[in-house]
Amino acid sequence: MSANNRISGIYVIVDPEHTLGRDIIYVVKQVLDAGANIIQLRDKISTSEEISRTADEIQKIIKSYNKIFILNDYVKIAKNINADGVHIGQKDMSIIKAREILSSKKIIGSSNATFHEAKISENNGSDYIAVGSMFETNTKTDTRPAGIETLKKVREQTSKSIVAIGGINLQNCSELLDVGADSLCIASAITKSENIMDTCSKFVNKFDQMRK
Ligand code: TZP
Ligand code: MG
Repeated sequence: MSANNRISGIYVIVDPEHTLGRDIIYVVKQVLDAGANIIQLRDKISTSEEISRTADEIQKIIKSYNKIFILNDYVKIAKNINADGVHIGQKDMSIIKAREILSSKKIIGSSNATFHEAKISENNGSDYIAVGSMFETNTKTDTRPAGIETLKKVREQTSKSIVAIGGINLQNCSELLDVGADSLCIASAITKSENIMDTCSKFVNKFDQMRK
């Protein structure tokens, strides 16, 4: 992963099932205009052809903002459309296999619910360690609780970027930054809010204030 791709700041998951019917590209532009640093496309309902088209469109937009685009699950599509990286879960393709497909310049991030999982992900070459679910979430059905203690323990052990994920909102996000999360990964609190740009701006401001 190149240095200017370091994972930090507000990381938004855009998922067609969680936009209140609003177009994915509209949501992407709103959060980029609000100052989000990373966008992940997470799509569990479209065909791989549709995902490929949407991902390609997002990657082109992201490039013009000089931000980072991560595709969830689909490592080969990520390679084909030259995405900045991929996000893989514990039950997806292994980090090692994903790295065989993607060049060392591309970002591979992983989901982790325990300290043990985070350690293995780091050893396998994950560029960032997502820890969650931090709080209750309705966005993903099969999450396991990780909690603040896990986040703290992972922070003590790794110099990799840590992404806190799951159930994050404007009220609970500060404590995650307090214990050393580098990035806050948020879906519904932003993409299901009435005014996406305004809500995302509030997260960006909060992050910037706490990191000054
Ligand atoms: N992985 C762990 S929790 C989660 C994912 C994809 C959902 C995050 O969405 P929200 O709406 O911010 O809880
Ligand atoms: Mg996955």
